Amino acid sequence: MSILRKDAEQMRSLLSQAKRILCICHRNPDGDAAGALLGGGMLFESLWPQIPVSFHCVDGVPAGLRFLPSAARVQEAPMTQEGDVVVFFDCAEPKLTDMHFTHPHLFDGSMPSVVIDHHPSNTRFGTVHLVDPSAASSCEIVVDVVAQLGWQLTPDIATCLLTGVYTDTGGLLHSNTTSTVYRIVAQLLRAGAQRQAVVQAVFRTAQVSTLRLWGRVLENIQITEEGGAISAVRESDFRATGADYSELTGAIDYVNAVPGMRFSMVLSERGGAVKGSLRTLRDDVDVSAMAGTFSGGGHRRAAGFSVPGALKPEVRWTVVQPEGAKNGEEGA
Ligand SMILES: [Mn+2]
Repeated sequence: MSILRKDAEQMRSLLSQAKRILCICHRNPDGDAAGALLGGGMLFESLWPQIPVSFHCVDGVPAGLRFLPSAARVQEAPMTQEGDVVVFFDCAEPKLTDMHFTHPHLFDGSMPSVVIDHHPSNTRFGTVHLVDPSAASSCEIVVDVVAQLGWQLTPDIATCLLTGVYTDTGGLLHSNTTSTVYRIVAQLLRAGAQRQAVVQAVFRTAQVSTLRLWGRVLENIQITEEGGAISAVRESDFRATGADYSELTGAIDYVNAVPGMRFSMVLSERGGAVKGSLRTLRDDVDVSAMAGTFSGGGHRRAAGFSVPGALKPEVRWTVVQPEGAKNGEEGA
C-alpha cells in the first residue's frame, strides 16, 4: 500500500497556496520525527522558495540528531497567523505534540493542516491525511509523495529522510523492513544521502551516561512465567547514571534479544509516571493490544504506554531446603 495520489495532490495544492508553512513533530522527537520534520520542511522550501517554512517541536532535537541539516532551526510551538498551513509529522494524535492545550487552534479545524504519519492509531485530525500504516516510517511516506509527484531531493533532505528510515527499522533489521524500504534507501542514497554520517551518529555513538543506564537495564532483566523478558529503571537510576529519559531509547532491543520469549518490556519511572515499552519478535503476540490495556498503543511488534505512578520493586525469595532436610530436621 502507499498513499493516494489524490491526497498527495491535495497536499501540494494546499501548501502551494500557503502564506507560511509551519512544520510540527511530536514531543521527544526520535529519528523519524526529526528526520521527517526537517527533510519535509526543507523539501517544501525547495519547492516554494517564496513561502517561509518554520520547524517546531516542544522539545529540542536531541544531541544525537543535531547532525541533521537544519536541526538548529527547530523552535518551540509556533505563533500562528492568517494564511498559515500546518504540517504534522509522525504524530498519531494532537496530544503527542504537547501543543493541544496551549495551541488548540492548530487542531480544531480553524487552520488547514496536513498529517503525515504511519501509526495505525492515527486519529486523522487534520485537513489532508497522508497516513499509511504499512510504511515503516513517516520519512518513507515523504519519499512516497516525492516519487508520486515527481519532486526532487537534495542531499540534505535525503540525509534527514534516511535517518528516519534507518531509526524506525532499527538499521533495516526490524520486521517492518519491506522491499519498499530497501528501494527507498536506494533512492535516498542516489539523491546523495550521507549514509555514513547517519550510521555513525545513530548507531555508533553513545554517551557514557547512556551506556551506564543500559547497563542497569540489562542487569535488571527478569524472565517471567508468561514468557516475558522484563526490565525496569527508576528515577534513581537516571540520577545515578546522569542519563536523561531519552537515553533509554534502544535499550529494549537488547532485552528483546532473549531467545524464546513471547515479548519484552522495559518500564521506566519518569516524573510521576511509569512508561512501558513493549516489543515482540513473534507473529502470534500483539504488543499494541497489551499496551492498549494501559491506554497505550503502537504497532503489533512495538508499542508503549504511560500510566501515572511509580515503580515499586518486588523481591520474591523461595527457601530451597537440601534433600533430607524436610520437616525441620536440620537447624532446629
Ligand atoms: Mn515513526
